[in-house]
Amino acid sequence: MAKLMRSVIGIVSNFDVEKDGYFCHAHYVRAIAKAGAFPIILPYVKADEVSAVLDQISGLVLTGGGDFPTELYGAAPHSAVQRTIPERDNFEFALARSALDRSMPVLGICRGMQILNVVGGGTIYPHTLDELPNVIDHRNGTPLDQTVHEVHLERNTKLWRLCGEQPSSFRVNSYHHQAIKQLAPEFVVSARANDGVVEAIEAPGRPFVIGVQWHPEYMYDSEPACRNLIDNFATACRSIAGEPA
Ligand SMILES: [Mn+2]
Repeated sequence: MAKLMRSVIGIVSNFDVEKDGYFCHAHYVRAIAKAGAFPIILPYVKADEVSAVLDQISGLVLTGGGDFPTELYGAAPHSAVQRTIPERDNFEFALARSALDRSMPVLGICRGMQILNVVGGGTIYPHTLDELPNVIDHRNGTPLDQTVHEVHLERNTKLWRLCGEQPSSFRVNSYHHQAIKQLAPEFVVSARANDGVVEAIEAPGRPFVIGVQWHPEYMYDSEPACRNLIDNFATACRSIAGEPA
């Protein structure tokens, strides 16, 4: 009898400079495993080797982490832009571009959503509180297992459908000091916070390219919409890899 294959989903690692070690928050791994896929944690390779990495996976999670340099989206340097890791930036931007080129399912989380937008030709605010006077502090120190604000999904978007359509508003965690400024041409906004900050984007012309500014992996067990999103991401990875959905 044929073994039921689990799709392999790559999760971009973070890097601890002091310990000189790659690491990955376990919530990403647990959520992908609960969704029925096999998670593998991706270390960084040179930009010309990302194609070989993508050959090994059928879906990609661009994870949270520190900032990337403002020069990557044409903005002036900002003192609040911190913890940049050039090896990660070089790897992850090349990886994201290559994944989009081959129509691989991509779920961008927090920093990962911002990378999708910048790779697509959009920009971000280097420090949201400086430029948008009426926004709340989206990084007020609340741990990721607690919610900070509501998000409102745009009806009839992919995200709205993938989250299960009802309810179209729910509370999410928040740990970002940057936000989408100019949306990339091929993306649409699929969710916003009450203060107008873009909380999710998607590429309508692609099978599954979605970015969320919050961390759904921490809410897999507590918020059905987040569980639906991650489960449906795993399903998309299976079907595009040619396995039974
Ligand atoms: Mn937020």
